[in-house]
Amino acid sequence: MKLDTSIALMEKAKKMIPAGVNSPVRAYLSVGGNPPFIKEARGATITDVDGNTYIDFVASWGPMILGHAHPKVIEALKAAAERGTSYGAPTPLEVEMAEEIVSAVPSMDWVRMVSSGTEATMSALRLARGFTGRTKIVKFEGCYHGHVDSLLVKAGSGGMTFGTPDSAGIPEGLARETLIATYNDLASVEALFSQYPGEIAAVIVEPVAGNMGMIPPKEGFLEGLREVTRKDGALLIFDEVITGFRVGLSGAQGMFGIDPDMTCLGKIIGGGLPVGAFGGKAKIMEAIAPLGPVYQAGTLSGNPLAVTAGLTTLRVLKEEGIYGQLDEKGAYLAKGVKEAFDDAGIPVQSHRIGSMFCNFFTEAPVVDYESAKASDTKRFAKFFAGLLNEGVYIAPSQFETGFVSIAHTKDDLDRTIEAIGKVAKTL
Ligand code: HOZ
Repeated sequence: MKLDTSIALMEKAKKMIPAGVNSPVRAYLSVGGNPPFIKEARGATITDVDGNTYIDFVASWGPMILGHAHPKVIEALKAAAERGTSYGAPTPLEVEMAEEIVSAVPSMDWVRMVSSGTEATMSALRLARGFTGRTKIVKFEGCYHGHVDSLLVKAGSGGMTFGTPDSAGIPEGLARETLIATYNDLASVEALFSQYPGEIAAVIVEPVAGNMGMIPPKEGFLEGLREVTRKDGALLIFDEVITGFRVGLSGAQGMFGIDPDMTCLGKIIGGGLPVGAFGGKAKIMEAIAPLGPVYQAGTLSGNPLAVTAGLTTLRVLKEEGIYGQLDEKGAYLAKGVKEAFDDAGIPVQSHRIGSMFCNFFTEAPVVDYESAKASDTKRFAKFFAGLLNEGVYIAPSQFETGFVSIAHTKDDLDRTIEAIGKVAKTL
């Protein structure tokens, strides 16, 4: 595969942009090689500047659930752009978006739009602290909630990929307020509540962990979090930036039947444009400015283009049978991939929930950060490079999630399974 133009662009980019990229995992440092620079994307495929086309399972890290450049989204965006790109004032579109969100996610009485998932979790934490008058928060090792200071402690995603789960530049005093529990281990959470009764403002969790690879919650884990937080008067925040509108219209909380106090959204609700949102019970959201004392604001919050792309995406997702199709495609791929690994004699832990999937290169079950870290990342790097060469684009890290979109055809999935079978035999 020829990557000459991408290589030249990387050389140039590195002189001006740290590691040549605007988000760390994109630099391919943990898998080696030069990232293809993408010039366009359509449906289930992306094409780089050297003309290589790949079947895409990164989906811009989650948002592109309809596939790239979905005709309805593009048409709506073109029309919206004609009406101006930002007003910094309330718009009817924001009201429609709020209606879509609160009607789909029953735990969210109220919602506020922001411009990224990071902003959503950052604002939700501030609100949780302001509302409860407490300062400590509990997060899980290997969960990633954007690059918020308090949350970049034992973080997944790029932190885990590069072995730097605790970022430099975070004041010790702040990091001390972040308590770490083990994902899927309720006892570790109960121990923190016993140690700090009445001091914890919130527990924040990815209900399906998606930034240490993809790890489903064990039965009873999320229910247990609900119970323990309620008992202590702490808030339960679901970070559904990845799972929101991905595993179903009401997200992971709908799938597992949990009623969190607050929810953070992003990715899909922006339809590929920069968006986030946080919301929850009205009595909590009333504490946000200008109604209450917790300040939060944004010039581009509720941006008409981003809301248009998101709204159009949500309306397509509401069409009959979409999530059933996504689930079928996810199941078809997961089955074929597992068989391909088995045929090649490569032990993997294959995880799937709906259209989210992940294959860990390890023989032992993966349920948390430590077990995920036991994966053979060298083997993953070889696998990744082999797949790219076969025209299949997955995230350049063992510790991310794969996404199937509605645009993936049976032929795309078969070609992917065949490519994986071929590459697996070389590992
Ligand atoms: N942290 C993102 C995935 N969990 C990566 C974002 C990106 O590189 O675009």
